[in-house]
Amino acid sequence: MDVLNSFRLDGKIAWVTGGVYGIGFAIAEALAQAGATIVFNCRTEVDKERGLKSYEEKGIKAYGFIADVTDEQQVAELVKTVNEQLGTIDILVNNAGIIKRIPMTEMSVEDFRKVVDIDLNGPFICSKAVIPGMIEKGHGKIINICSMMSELGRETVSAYAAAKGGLKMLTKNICSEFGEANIQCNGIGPGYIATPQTAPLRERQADGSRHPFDQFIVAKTPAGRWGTPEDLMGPAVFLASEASDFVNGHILYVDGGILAYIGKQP
Ligand code: NAP
Ligand code: GCO
Repeated sequence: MDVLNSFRLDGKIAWVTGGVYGIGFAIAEALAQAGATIVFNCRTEVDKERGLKSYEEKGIKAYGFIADVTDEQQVAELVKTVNEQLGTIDILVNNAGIIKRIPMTEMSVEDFRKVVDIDLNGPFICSKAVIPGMIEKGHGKIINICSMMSELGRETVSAYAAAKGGLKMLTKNICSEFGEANIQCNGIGPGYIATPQTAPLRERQADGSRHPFDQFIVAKTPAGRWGTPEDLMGPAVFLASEASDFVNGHILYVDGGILAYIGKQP
């Protein structure tokens, strides 16, 4: 076996949901570097143009679609159009997601439902849409972007933790139901990554000091730093490629060691 070649994605079509910026964009860039054709979706024309420009600046010819991952019709239309114009989707990265940081007793049911709808129902809808094509083609890769909150809770993120915990189990269930069809479904569990989603946790205080949560996370991380979207590029190529064909139902935590560490003594 040519082990290095097994990481190549030439001829593969990879759909990264919400891949306009942040973690999704970095993962899509990595898959493109490995040879994949990139498809991404977003919710507005402005974001689509922003995404196409960002990919072009990286020398990547990407294909953008307007589709909300919670909208079955829009997702079905995206998959149909990709099938017709490019071919069957080989790799799905369920990246699109939101978080709402609200104490549970103050969180509305609507807010709870919205987080679960995007972070858990969305991956179900998108996976359900691509699996038939993967079965017909004889292979497929689904990568669900989980979280530390797939394993741990913390104040104010009840909806997000419930959704990401569910996404961990959806990952294991897709593995169980479709492993026989040569579909591998794994998760990536990023630690605390510096993206727009976590920007509020890193904002400088009025006195110029670091945000208390920023200090907390750095003390909790053996690597002693926040992760970057680039830290996820290699793991994503691995789980998207033939190099991981016998890895299934696994959540690969890319967290700088947070889950292994009790934390530095204050
Ligand atoms: P981000 O910067 O907020 O980007 C999220 C992306 O998802 C945005 O492009 C967003 O588009 C898109 N999106 C949201 N709802 C959508 C929907 N209904 N349909 C289509 N696209 C939608 O977040 P990130 O930090 O890159 O995180 C990406 C993923 O990693 C998320 O699932 C997040 O939960 C997970 N994660 C993040 C961290 C971290 O520390 N950053 C750690 C672990 C896991 P809009 O611009 O329209 O909102
Ligand atoms: C939070 C953060 C985390 C990260 C990530 C950690 O408020 O605790 O946003 O949830 O986004 O999910 O893995």
